[in-house]
Amino acid sequence: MTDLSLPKDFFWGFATASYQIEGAAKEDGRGPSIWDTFSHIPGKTADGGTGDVACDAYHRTNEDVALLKSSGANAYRFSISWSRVIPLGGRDDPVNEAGIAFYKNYVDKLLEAGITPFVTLFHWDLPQALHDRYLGMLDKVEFAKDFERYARLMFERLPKVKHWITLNEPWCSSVLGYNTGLFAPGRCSDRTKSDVGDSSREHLIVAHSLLLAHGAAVKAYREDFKPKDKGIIGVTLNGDWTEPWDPADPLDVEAAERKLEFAISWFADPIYFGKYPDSMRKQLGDRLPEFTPEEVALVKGSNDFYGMNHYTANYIKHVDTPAAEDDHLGNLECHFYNKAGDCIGPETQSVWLRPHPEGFRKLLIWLSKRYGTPTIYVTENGTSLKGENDLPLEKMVNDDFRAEYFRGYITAMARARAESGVDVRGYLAWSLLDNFEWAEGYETRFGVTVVDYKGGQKRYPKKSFKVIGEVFNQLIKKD
Ligand code: GCO
Repeated sequence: MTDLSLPKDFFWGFATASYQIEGAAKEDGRGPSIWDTFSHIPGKTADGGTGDVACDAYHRTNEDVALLKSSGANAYRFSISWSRVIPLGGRDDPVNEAGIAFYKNYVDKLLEAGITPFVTLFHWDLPQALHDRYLGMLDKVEFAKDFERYARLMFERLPKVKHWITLNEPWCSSVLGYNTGLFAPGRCSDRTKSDVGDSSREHLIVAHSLLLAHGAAVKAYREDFKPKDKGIIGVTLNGDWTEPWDPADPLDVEAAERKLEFAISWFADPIYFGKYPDSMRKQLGDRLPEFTPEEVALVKGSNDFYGMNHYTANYIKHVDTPAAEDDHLGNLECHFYNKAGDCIGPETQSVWLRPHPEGFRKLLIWLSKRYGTPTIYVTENGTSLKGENDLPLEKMVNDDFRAEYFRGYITAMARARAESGVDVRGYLAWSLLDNFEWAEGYETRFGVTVVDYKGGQKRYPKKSFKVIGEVFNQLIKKD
């Protein structure tokens, strides 16, 4: 049997994001983000939930760091709320020292507890003022400049952080924010009118801006901070694994590959190869922006590591009809069932998520092959659980389903490493806490810890909290 053990310096722990846990939306000078605005529009979130209070993490640093420490984790990923540190967001706008102090203290407390911080700069909560000023991510020049300034501020003020993540899942910011409109700022491509010409291009423009902003922040870090701080920086991309609907049909096989390209390579190809994938260019033509030579120079090679968010897998079927609204998928349909009626995995509370650990192993290998064995940190992986929110607390903590999910996925990762030489060096489970699950509000829980929102925000670790620790304790070499 293959030795699945992980090296002593392997990072493992949990991940969260500012708007999903912090609350204190109007405290200590924090400015509004596009998610504050969006979540307050009736009907945009399942239960009318907002991040106003969330898990009240802003007031619970000590408690949450103690919780992390008790898990045995040696790493924790969190994100900074841009509008908490620069309430209006822009490069000439004032800095909010109270916001900086909050994150500085967080980093110190983590380090004191022996936990390495992985810090995300942008987990979707764009300062509202930048959207109002120039449509935020739709203006590639202004956005990249403001993002760079914000990034520089954080590099300068948090020098103890050695693992920086520029963006979380730019696919979601682009497609869900500007194409389907399910996420903030809730713009959809109605193809009739737009402030930027053809509105059906908005998500493509936003993706381009995000890539440039990422490149600008990485350049700034490498030139002015990395030499003394000795940290690393990369982007976090999401991507599900794909299986062809009919493995004997070459069109479905090609479609499955195309789906990976439309989701992952849309961002990773520019970063590793300096261009968009051919499949996207072929389908989208000149709707897809072109990189200028200066932009290529900025973006190509701009990853010290690959941050991988991964949750599920889908069967993919080729369809012929070009559907404009579905351009972000590349003319294909996704299913959890194949044509024989087999399910890719059991149901969860999230319509888009069915566990399939084997897909994780295959995707790790796919990424490793395509991008030249990059160092990979798994920056998110986790699951919701069907009906969990309706359970009484004493049942909620017995999340065997989630515990098994983690066992399966972590083992799949260890196999990809041991058998296929994938250079994966860390794993951060989503999520430390039940939290604000974006458009799904609080009805969907992803935590390894129950947050009793109505019971004084008390935290109750679930079984999965313990199991993840046990799995890593078994896998990580002692000496
Ligand atoms: C993500 C999201 C998380 C979600 C998680 C579960 O990066 O996908 O960052 O915020 O809560 O994916 O849907």
